[in-house]
Amino acid sequence: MRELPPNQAIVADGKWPVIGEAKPRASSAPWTLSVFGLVKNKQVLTLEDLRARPQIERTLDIHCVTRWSKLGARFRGIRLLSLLEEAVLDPSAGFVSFTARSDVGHNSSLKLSDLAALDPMIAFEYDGEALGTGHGGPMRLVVEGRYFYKSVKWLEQIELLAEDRLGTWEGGSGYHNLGDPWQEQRFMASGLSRKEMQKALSSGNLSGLEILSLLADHCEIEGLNAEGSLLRNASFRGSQLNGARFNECNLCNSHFQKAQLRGACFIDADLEGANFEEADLRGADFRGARLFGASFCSENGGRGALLDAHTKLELAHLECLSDAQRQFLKPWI
Ligand SMILES: Nc1nc2c(c(=O)[nH]1)N[C@H]1C(S)=C(S)[C@@H](COP(=O)(O)O)O[C@H]1N2
Ligand SMILES: [Mo]
Repeated sequence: MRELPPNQAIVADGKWPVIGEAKPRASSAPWTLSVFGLVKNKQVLTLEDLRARPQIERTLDIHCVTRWSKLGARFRGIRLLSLLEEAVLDPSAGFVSFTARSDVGHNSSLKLSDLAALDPMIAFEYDGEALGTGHGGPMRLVVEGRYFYKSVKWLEQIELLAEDRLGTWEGGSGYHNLGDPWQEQRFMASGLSRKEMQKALSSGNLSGLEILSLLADHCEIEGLNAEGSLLRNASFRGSQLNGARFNECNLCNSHFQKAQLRGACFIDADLEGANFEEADLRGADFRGARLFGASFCSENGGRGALLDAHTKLELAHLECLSDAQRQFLKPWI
């Protein structure tokens, strides 16, 4: 048995969800990869050129920050380090930033001093076939030993920098800039003080607000409205939230262990990696919610949430949950 980093669960057999952007920027230009910035030899490499280089194959484990893992993914491609050697780095380079050919120019970065240990690859194939477009084909970065958000899909630019440039997820969503799954480096610290959080909570209206890592354990919040809010990594452990409205709320990696959520609404909410162990979910509504990596019981099947015939879950929800979660939820769907 391979070891799993803390608080990760294995997705159902053969499943591999498409997370984040689903497709590259529309363009008829040929695929190229540029290496530039603090290098002696700037490069613009074509896909053919890259594919003609010595290929390596690696079987590795994917760990998404939203708590699902996929073990034994077989990738084929080239070593990033070999490209950087060719480019000859300037001694002032300290960071490498990766940008996608995507509508938002999605990007992420790594520290150069971490590269030798991480030895990232640029993958063209998965499981013996061309990498699918949704998963970053024709070429994506694959960084083993970091949460998967560091593995930029549709890689187009590699820029060497003296100072770090915070990536799209890291800067925009508070994902940790190191992202080592073994250290559980999921999120940066919240920018809000406890007092400011308390103030927002006591109004009972969080609708439309963006608060990273909200601390709301053991609170009693009557008629909470958090519709359309961004509340990644919120903590509502043991709180009274009966009838709360979380429709279209982003609650990635939120903690609802032992919370009272009778009749709460999570319609179209993003609940990737959310934890509902031992929560009271009688009459709660999960229609249209995203539940990759979410948990309703502990992975050994114990410490389960309380559901009833009025809890609204959908068959599609079972698809990308771990086996233990599926077994637990099945009777209620
Ligand atoms: N261009 C691009 N790359 C990206 C993302 C994205 O939104 N755009 N999402 C990241 C995140 S958070 C994850 S978990 C993985 C998801 O890869 P997958 O869709 O192949 O599972 O891609 C990473 N790379
Ligand atoms: Mo992710």
